[in-house]
Amino acid sequence: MAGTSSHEHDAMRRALVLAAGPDAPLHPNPRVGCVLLAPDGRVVAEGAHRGAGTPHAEVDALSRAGAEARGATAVVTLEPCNHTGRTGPCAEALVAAGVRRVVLAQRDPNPLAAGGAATLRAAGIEVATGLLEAEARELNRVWTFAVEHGRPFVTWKLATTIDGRSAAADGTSRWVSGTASRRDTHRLRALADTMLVGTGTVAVDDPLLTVRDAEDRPLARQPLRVVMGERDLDPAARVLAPVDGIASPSLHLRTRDPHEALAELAARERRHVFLEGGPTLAAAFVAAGLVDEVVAYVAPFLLGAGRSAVADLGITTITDAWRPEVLDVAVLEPVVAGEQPDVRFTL
Ligand code: AOF
Ligand code: ZN
Repeated sequence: MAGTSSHEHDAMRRALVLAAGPDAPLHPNPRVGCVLLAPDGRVVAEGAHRGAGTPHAEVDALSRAGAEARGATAVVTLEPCNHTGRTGPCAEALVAAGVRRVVLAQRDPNPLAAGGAATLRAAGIEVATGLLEAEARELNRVWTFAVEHGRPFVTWKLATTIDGRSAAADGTSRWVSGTASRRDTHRLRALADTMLVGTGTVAVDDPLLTVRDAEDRPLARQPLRVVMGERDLDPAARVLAPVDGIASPSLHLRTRDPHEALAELAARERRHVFLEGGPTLAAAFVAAGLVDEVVAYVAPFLLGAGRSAVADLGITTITDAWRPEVLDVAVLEPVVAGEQPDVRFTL
């Protein structure tokens, strides 16, 4: 990028690594990293954001730099915020610390927080934007989507036989997919902040909807478990119970309208919904154009009858099929001897 030095480029790479550190937030805040450089290009201090209510990356770096921040260049993965939210405005903190120049990757899409670049320029600070912007957006792919669209990103997960059945004719659905797929599902659940199913699924499957054995990341907080639909819930439903003695919040949204449900969840700062069925709810989301990603596990056996993973979408001819772009296809090798592999499509 024109107008930035190789020191700044290296610092931005480092800031992206800091942003994705082990205690980086998943939700509701973005992952942000910051590196402060002395005029000669030496690193003065590093900082990272560690979740809502904790210092933003710039403030974290400034507090480590002390007086050395004066005259420094702040290299930061997201435009410094301009608002007093759970913490104070970073743009003003940078001005007060005497920073001379700010290099940022991604403009802040959050209307409440945006405007930091203008505040910095008005205070006489040089601002360069867009350095490694694609990488920064990718780092906060789901957060950026949710903030830009004013609603959570929706991942629909389904597990079917090769003839598209998610349960047998008698309703049995344990287990369509193998242990590798189930482990993979828990890994993906752990990345979301909200689980979503319909009242029908609770009545039929009585799912727990918690994250178990997610190896990659210790779960500080279970996702919010949401049941959607007008039907009453059985008070004994497992989705309502605490998990391992830990209160795990759940919520019943008495609507069948996906737009309404997502608006409710957006108001609660939910960024990533993991939709796990059933077929009626999945069809409603697909038909409303509100599925942003599909994770489909296909198990190598047939039933020939039974519940379909998705209800009627009103498609009657092949040219009208919904064909999301295939992003990835993986064979999930069995973790248990004797099991067969599943195939995972990410669309
Ligand atoms: C930054 N640096 O490290 C982060 C920023 O109300 P708060 O304090 O939780 O602020 C959240 C918003 O601030 C978030 O949505 C985003 O727009 C911005 N986050 N900004 O300059 C940071 N985490
Ligand atoms: Zn900030």
